[in-house]
Amino acid sequence: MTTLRIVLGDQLTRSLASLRDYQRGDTVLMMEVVEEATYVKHHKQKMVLIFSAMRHFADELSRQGCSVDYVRLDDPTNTGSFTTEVQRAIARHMPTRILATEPGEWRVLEMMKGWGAEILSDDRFFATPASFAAWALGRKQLRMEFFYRDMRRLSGLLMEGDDPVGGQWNFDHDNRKALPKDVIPPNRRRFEPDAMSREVMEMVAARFPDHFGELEPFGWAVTRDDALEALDHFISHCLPRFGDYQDAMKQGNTFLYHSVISPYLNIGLLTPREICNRAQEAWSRGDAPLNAVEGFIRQILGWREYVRGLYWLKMPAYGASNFLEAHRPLPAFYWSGKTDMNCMAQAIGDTQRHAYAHHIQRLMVTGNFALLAGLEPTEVEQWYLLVYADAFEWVELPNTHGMALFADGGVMASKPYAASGAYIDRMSDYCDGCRFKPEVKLGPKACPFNYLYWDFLIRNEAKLKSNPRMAMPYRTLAKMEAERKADIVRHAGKFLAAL
Ligand code: FAD
Ligand code: DLZ
Ligand code: SF4
Repeated sequence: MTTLRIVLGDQLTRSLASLRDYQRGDTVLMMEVVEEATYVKHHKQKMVLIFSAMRHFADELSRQGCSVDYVRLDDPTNTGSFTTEVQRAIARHMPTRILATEPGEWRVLEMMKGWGAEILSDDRFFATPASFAAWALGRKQLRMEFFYRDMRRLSGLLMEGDDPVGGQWNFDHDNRKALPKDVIPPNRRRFEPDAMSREVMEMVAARFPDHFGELEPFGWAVTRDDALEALDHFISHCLPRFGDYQDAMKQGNTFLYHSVISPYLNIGLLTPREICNRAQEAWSRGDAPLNAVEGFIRQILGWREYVRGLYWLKMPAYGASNFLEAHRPLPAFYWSGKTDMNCMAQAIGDTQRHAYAHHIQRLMVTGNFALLAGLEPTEVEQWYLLVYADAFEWVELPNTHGMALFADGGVMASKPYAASGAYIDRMSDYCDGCRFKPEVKLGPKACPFNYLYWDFLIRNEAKLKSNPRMAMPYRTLAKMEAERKADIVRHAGKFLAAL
């Protein structure tokens, strides 16, 4: 009996369900296919990361004695899609059994159902789609905080018996500091591309020159050993201050105290359990404070698992809603980074250079602008899916559609994350270098986020006013004079028409 064991580009984990009980005579199938490379025009660094990590992973498996059938993108017989490559592999190997692990995207699951494979549960996560559905059943509202508390209890992370360590589930109130001028974050841990990565870089440069972003400098880890080193670097040098400066933004410093491990987690080089354990151990040793460690573990054990559960619960219908009826096309500066709004230019520039921006840049700068300006959700979602090295639909879609754009009408977030220029000014130094001024509300010097914020509330009043968490801004709006409101709408209309 020979088994064909399929491993996709985001399943590079030795203990993967479809790999772990490999036996002599089995074949591991890995495929570089143009359909996956082009279903959106992925950032060039994302493509190098995935192809190079796939090739390194295949080499590692071969060294461990596994027989790997690796189809390269430049193989002249490559037919370009997962389904046709699986069919060719079946003809080559005549397996008696095909094993696959459930993929990260609904689109790929639909394909996979036609492969004749046994589809195994992806148990690299803390929760399964079924356990999330059971948690969600009968709840009027799905809120991350309650899901997270259950995950703490189930995982035992940061627990003292039935209680959270430190007597609190959440230390977020300690975690909203701007970065003081004299606090200098450590450099990101970079990895020089080896010969294999260089070869992939040449292929990507030649075959996908019109894809988004800059190819060099490429500094991502492409092996588990290097990803572990990046994790070590974070735990030792960044975790202690992660909580304090989690929401801060600084011009010229893309990474601050963030872990920059999401691409490694999402393609399987690291697993969520080992990362959370490492963070908990740092707290136990007294090397990192609880507000930092709890804040970090919540991102992985809470948010990451919650968005995955929500994705599988709501797909395929999830992306189809457009609660705020937003239809404005994505402005060209999302691609070029050329805009006078310095916060947008910085967040998009970081994204072009590194295939990375941290959460607050994604949510409160580019996401906030898309929300306020009423940009078409499908266009914004496609942008987020292709520009970041960590972007896979299961995690990108709920974050963009639900959290940033409120296009699901409040399934994911209890209120829209809408903010004026004051928020960006408080959390960053971007406004210092901007031709607009955050304290100016109207006129040529006014920060566009200011009038766009109030215009957003006016435009969506019928849909948002009854939301209890929006009561305060709507009370302020109610007190505003009609003439001022008309001025705001005029300013916003002129700005949006010129986009
Ligand atoms: P850190 O700040 O160091 O956090 C640690 C880890 O927590 C991350 O590596 C990540 O695995 C997890 N995490 C944190 N926040 C979230 C979240 N909201 N959802 C899921 N996991 C989270 N994350 C992706 O992995 N892929 C995406 O395609 C993606 N798209 C996003 C789109 C938008 C509009 C927004 C607002 C957020 C998106 N996120 C996405 C979540 C988050 O921004 C990134 O996970 C984070 O910025 C990655 O950087 P880091 O590893 O330095 O994270
Ligand atoms: C993102 C991506 C790219 C660019 N290329 C490949 C590929 O050639 N082969 C592969 O197995 N996976 C690739 N991926 C990741 C897949 O798109 C990913 O497996 C799906 O998004 C399912 O999560
Ligand atoms: Fe952004 Fe407004 Fe600040 Fe300029 S003034 S950086 S547009 S928030």
